[in-house]
Amino acid sequence: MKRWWWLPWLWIGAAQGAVATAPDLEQAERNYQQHCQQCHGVNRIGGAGPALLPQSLSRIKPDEIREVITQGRPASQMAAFGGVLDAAQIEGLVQYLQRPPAVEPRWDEDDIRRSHRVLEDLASLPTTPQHKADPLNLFVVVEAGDHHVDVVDGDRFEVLARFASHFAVHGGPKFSPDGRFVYLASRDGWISLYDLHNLKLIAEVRAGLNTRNLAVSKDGRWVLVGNYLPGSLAVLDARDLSLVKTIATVGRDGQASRVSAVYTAPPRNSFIVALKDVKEVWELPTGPNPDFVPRRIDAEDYLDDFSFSPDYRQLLATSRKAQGGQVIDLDNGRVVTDIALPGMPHLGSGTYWRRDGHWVLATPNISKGLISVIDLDTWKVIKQIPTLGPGFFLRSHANSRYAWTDVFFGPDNDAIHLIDKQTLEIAHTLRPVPGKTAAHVEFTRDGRYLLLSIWATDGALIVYDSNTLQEIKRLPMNKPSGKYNVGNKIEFAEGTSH
Ligand code: DHE
Repeated sequence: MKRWWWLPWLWIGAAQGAVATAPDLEQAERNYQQHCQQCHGVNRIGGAGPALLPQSLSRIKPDEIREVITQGRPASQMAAFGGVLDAAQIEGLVQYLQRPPAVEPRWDEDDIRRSHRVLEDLASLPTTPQHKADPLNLFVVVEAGDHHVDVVDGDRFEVLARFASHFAVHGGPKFSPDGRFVYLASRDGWISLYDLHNLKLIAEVRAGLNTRNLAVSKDGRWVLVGNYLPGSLAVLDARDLSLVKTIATVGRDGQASRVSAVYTAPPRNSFIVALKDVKEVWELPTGPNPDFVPRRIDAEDYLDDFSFSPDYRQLLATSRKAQGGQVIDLDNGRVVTDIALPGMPHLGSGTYWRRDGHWVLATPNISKGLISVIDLDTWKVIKQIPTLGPGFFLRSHANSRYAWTDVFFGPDNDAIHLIDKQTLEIAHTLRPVPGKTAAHVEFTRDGRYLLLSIWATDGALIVYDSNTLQEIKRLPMNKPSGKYNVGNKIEFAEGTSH
């Protein structure tokens, strides 16, 4: 039986826009079943290997998919198929994997429970750090290039441990309130619990097929996971990642929604849930004996990207389709004001600090080369700082004079701007490794040093003195992406992300 996505007239063409023969996708499906299914699962939902669904592959270029099938993936179980399949068969697989499967993938509570693995008996492990480093000055570093995670001593800048993560860890790992445990979410739905005292993986569960991120409750008892596929929330017991319940994310009008992101709001003792396809924001109280029934707050638009005021009373949100953002009062659920913001502000990476007695929030922009600075008392944009190109991340520390931001996109992606937090001008532009993307910094707990990524397969973590701006050390790493300081994260320190 022919399916709609196999019709040749729907196939647009191959590289360089050339008119090409449509690949035989029925043959590609048979090749998938013969060569790929054993690891990547029936219906492509993943198994020992990651899910191969359009949602999970959307961020990977077709050329890379072709290369991985042909040459395999180093330091993984992915074998090379260049000697098994010919070029047309590989092209067929590349096209097939980017199309939705014929049967809508499902992942229900039974699937989640069946995926749950407890790897260590926590009760038998020591409760004090089994290493010499300061447990509150450790860094957790994600190496996106080969899907590994490093634990780095934040005083000696040495790697204490390195372990394999699931496919594409995304969003900031989150910590238990005492900093002993770290929770990681991968884009293909796996959640991992790692013990930083014993440097051991404790438990894993697959909470969805395509996951956005996770949050840990203020009391450290619950982990909330937000999913695109299926559109749902999963509440996990933070002690071992066992499933407590799932919540289908359906709006008041019955419309099912993907989850944009989940956050913990410590002063409110709640989780905040941003929904992508309905005009609602949810709050889930996490106090004693929570029932996880959402309080629905109506928004005036579909919201994509979020930040909070320092006291978590207001939510600042943008819609990628509209110009600008809106401020929502989380107590009364009302929209306080709209803020005109050009381009695509990346509020999720917004950072705030005190300037002349006022809180200001600065946000990078994914589509325009500028940083917008907003006064959090008046909600007015007080400065647009032009940069060398659109950027992703912004970070600072209470003891740092500068906020550090990248130029992630375009020819100047090797540049890092240091913005003076008082004058709101670019004070320095560094090019740590000319020609290689430099991005995402995190400070040590005392703010004296910071770690910066050279975002390349032959990349590195560079340690800078945050005052003298001198390079202190360089640790080679494979596409290090985010890095997170335990102390800064558990204290929700000024200058770090939510
Ligand atoms: Fe992220 C955090 C959304 C693309 C790396 N990213 C976040 C968060 C959200 C988000 C909502 C905050 C969650 C949290 O920390 O718990 N990211 C999005 C997108 O919507 C977007 C634009 C498209 C997408 O497909 O998801 C996107 N993000 C990317 C990337 O392309 C990056 C650069 C590489 C990657 O790993 O996918 C990327 N995002 C990150 C990182 C963080 C992050 C490293 C954590 C930042 C921090 O310092 O806390």
